[in-house]
Amino acid sequence: MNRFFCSFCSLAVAVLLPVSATAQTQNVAVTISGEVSGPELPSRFLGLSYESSMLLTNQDGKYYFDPSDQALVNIFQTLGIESLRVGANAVDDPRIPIPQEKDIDVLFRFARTAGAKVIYSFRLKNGDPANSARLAHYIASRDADLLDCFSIGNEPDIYLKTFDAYFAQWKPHYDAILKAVPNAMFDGPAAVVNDSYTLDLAKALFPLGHLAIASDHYYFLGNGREGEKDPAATRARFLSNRLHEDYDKTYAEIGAVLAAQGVPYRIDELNSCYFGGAKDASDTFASTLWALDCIHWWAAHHILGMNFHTGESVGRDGGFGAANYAAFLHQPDGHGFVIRPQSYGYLAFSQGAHGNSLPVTIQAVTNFNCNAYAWRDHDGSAYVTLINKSYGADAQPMSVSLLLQGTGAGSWQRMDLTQHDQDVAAKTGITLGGAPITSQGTWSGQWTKIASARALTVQVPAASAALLHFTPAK
Ligand code: BDP
Repeated sequence: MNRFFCSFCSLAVAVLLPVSATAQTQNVAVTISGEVSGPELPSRFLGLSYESSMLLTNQDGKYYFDPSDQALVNIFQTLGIESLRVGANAVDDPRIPIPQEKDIDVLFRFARTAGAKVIYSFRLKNGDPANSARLAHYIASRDADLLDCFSIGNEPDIYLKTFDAYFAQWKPHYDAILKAVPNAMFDGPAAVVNDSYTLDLAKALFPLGHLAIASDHYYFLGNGREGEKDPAATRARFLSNRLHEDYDKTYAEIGAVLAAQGVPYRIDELNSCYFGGAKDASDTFASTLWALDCIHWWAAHHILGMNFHTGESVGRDGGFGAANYAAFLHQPDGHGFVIRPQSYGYLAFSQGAHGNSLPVTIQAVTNFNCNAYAWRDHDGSAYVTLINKSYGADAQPMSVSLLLQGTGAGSWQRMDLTQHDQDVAAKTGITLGGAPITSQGTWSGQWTKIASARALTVQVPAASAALLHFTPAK
């Protein structure tokens, strides 16, 4: 079947395109509606998620969220990370101490320096409501301007098998925190297996006026240990448009239902594969292109944002350890960071998504894994991201006939997201706009002027993405 879809619906209609005269080049037609009918990109859309244990000092007595760590501050600002969620498995794990006032101070000082707001989680499983209420009051009285909201527990649907059992355990914590902080707002239930908890909590809580975010978690590519058994096959799944069927299904079940009810919804933790990701897939250039597509897809729907799980140590395999999906990790010598491939997906999204999502139709031949997303910024300029996910033996450059409707003359600039060998298994050698992200978290990529026209043809090499920026003539 040929594919014809619009980024706001999964309408499948057969459209036949002429086969390209140039061997191996795929002709793709992308038409962007000039009508701004899509959602506006919410502030703080892009976020990271960390284990609560990352708030504690490490074996050298050092804090990770050190406000004087300029490299980490730079990374947040360069990647466009404006939401910082702390919680995950560590928040409910009895082996992990509960962060106290001093740890909290350091976290919020970091958030202030980096320009991010915090979703702060308290312990639910065997947690002490009075202790959480005390710390909630501490946070609200010092750092209310940096606090997005509180959350209680992580993925409770794994061990509390009914919503009623969960709610009965959750409510005393909520009540105690609300008593200490009467205007407190909450994120919940941070469910992972049973998404009905998200709808049920919204139903119970939203009318009371204290639910800031209804949330759930996704690991769209499944179990990391399974994924590592055949990394090539796993990378192929990262780069398949079939994932859009999963996104469609989950959005229809949760996001769209909440949007219709006017309830704010956020995926407050996600990544590719759970159990810390799949080695040789979650840590490769395939994950860059996966993340870029995934973020654009969800941003074109009605959700508040997404927090990608990361950190030096994450919950995995029943304990804690290094994550294959980590976006960046401290260099072994402690100076600066090793920037992992997935960071480039976040950076490319932040560079190419501003204003309102524009409806896009893509015409391409069967099973060619390409994507296109478009945004209209408040200054009238437009941004387009074209992703060519073909690679290896099936690598095919694409030639995109691009039409931006409802616009007059103007000029285009371009910036490419590439890996220098066009190798989706690569872990290094990635640049955006000709520059890598440095170990100090800085990036000096550039837009390049390419044409002056409303419509143009754009060549996008295999295993790469092209970002375009259109500025209307004055
Ligand atoms: C999530 C947990 C997080 C883990 C992650 C994983 O909240 O703590 O690190 O799974 O398994 O469900 O990678």
